[in-house]
Amino acid sequence: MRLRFTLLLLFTFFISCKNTTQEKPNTTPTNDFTKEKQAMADKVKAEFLHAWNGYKKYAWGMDDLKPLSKKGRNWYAHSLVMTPVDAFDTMLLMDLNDEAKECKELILKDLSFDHDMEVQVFEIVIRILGGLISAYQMDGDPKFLELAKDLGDRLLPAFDTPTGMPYRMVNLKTGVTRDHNNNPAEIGTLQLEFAMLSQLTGNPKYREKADRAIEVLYNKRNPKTNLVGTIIDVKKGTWENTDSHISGMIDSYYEYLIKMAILFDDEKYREKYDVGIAAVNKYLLDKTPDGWWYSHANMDTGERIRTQFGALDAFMPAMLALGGDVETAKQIQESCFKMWTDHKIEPEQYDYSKGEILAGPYYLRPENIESAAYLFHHTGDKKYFDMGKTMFESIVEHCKTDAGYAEIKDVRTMEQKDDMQSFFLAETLKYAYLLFSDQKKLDFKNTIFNTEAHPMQRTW
Ligand code: DMJ
Repeated sequence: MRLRFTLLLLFTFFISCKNTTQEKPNTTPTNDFTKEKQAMADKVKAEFLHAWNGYKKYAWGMDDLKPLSKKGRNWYAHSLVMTPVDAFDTMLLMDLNDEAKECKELILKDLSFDHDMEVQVFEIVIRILGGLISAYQMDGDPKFLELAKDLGDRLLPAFDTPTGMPYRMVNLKTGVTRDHNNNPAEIGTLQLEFAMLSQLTGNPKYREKADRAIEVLYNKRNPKTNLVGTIIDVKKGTWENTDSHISGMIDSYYEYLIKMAILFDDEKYREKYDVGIAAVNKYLLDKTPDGWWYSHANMDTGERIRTQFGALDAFMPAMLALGGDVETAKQIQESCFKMWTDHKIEPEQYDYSKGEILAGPYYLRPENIESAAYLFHHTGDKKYFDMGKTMFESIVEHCKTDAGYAEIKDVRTMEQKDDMQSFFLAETLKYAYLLFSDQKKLDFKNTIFNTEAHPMQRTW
């Protein structure tokens, strides 16, 4: 088995090299391109500083900035200092050392989990636990790991269900849990962070809970189609919504299968990813004259029920490239980019068969730029750099405010919305920077980004 996995990795690597070689005409770096890259990397850094300075001026110590009303917002009764925790490793990557210093001081002074408040397990894991683990690995201060361990311990009660799949909500002080209707993304996007916590603390309990949860979920797939649905009852283990897709509520379940396989060299995760993605490609992939897309289908029959794609679905090319299928990734990225440029900025939901917007907001999401960055990395084709540049420039044009960056209420009107989620600094600007810059701080061969773009480094 291990030999088969190693051969597969070698084959994947060979295919990536082959693709890179085939695209040589576009890959030769020129002085002009070197200058263009530097200029773009500098621009991203300047825009990151603009957003951070807005947070600093108007929302210091709170979770997020409200960029139009120029205030701060907390998710819960007490701040979890979400924007600084999410932004810290981006600052380190960008060599923003003064900002990183003040950010670290704020986190270590203000961040506490000893609050009688209920939090959403998934969001707190990907943003805060992931952010603290990467902060510890990149900065080295053991206080980050102490905070991560404290948080991990407070989240563990969520896994106390009859099936081992976690509840959606847990109280950080009392351990009281709530909401047994969970989904594959929120059950299957904890494994990297909990496995890293076990790796770094030497205590296997975190990884054991997370491994079990995803194993149980995987075994609940339909045995005929191998697809999973949208909502599962974690007490009974029954599907409550059988809509199968690769969008929000399922997306990062597949992402963590392949990322766990690579980071921990784990063939069981690889097998699960291969089975899952084969089903996704069999039933959901829709090759139309207007491009390749992923649709929605019934998990039990495989029958297509909607030709719906969206901003979250744009993570697929990045994941497919990482998993070794660069050819499908390229086709889907063409569609993602079309979805973006047809509307100046991508809408949240889109019916690709009718060419109709189903939901118009743009939430400053990273996935489309993230996929351009992965494809540029895997193919060296400048076309992906140019896609990223177009997307980044349209964000600056439409979303910039004098206090930071704002979401868009509807890409048909481009009216701004008073929110700047922390993932704009953690992900959108980080992936743009990784796409344009020649950063040397991370060794990509031993780094896997969690779904919030926090680098998890294999140091063992
Ligand atoms: C982020 O919190 C993560 O990337 C998550 O997986 C999906 N949603 C947002 C970004 O769009």
